[in-house]
Amino acid sequence: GRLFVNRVFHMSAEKMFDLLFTDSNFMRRFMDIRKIIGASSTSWQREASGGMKRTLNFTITISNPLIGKFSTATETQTLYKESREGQYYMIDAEVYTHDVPYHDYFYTQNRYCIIRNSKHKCRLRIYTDVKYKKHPWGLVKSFITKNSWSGLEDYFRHLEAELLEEEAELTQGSGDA
Ligand code: YK8
Repeated sequence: GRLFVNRVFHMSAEKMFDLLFTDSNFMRRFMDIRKIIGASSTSWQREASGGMKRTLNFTITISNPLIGKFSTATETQTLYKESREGQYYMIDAEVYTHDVPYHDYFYTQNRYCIIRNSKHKCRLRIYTDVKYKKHPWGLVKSFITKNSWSGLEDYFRHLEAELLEEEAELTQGSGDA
């Protein structure tokens, strides 16, 4: 896998969780810019295992002539029971893209860790892996891997940049920067 984001932000861990994992204005705006459309989400639901789960459905815009223009996707997020509100959150997100070529061969697993540093600081780590459900032919595998990494890198770079913008707005307002 790869570590795409590993950075301390000037906001509480709780704020970071709210931005990324609730129906926040931030996430709605970010999806708009990324041309991720028609997003719907279930609420967080308690699991028998003690963790929480929610499922998102949306359509991503790809516009790559080799791959297509759009694909529907399903993202299942699990908030681990070891998470502690305001202190430490670990979320695994499995993302299935249903309409790209070879979609039945692979999915993406994104792991988000939000760790409290102090009252107004937290560290965000985002770790990503491309997982295979079937063994593709070598050339197909390298095609999937290459396209997935470049798409993921672009997405998480952009997410990090938008979080830095949000951070700037938050610290400007509070005066405790
Ligand atoms: C989520 C991983 C692969 C996929 C894409 C497909 C390549 C197909 C390879 C063929 C387009 C928001 C990605 C990047 C689309 C976007 C997905 C996002 C960023 C040629 C064989 C969508 C996180 C996420 C996870 C997986 C990403 C896809 O919150 O290359």
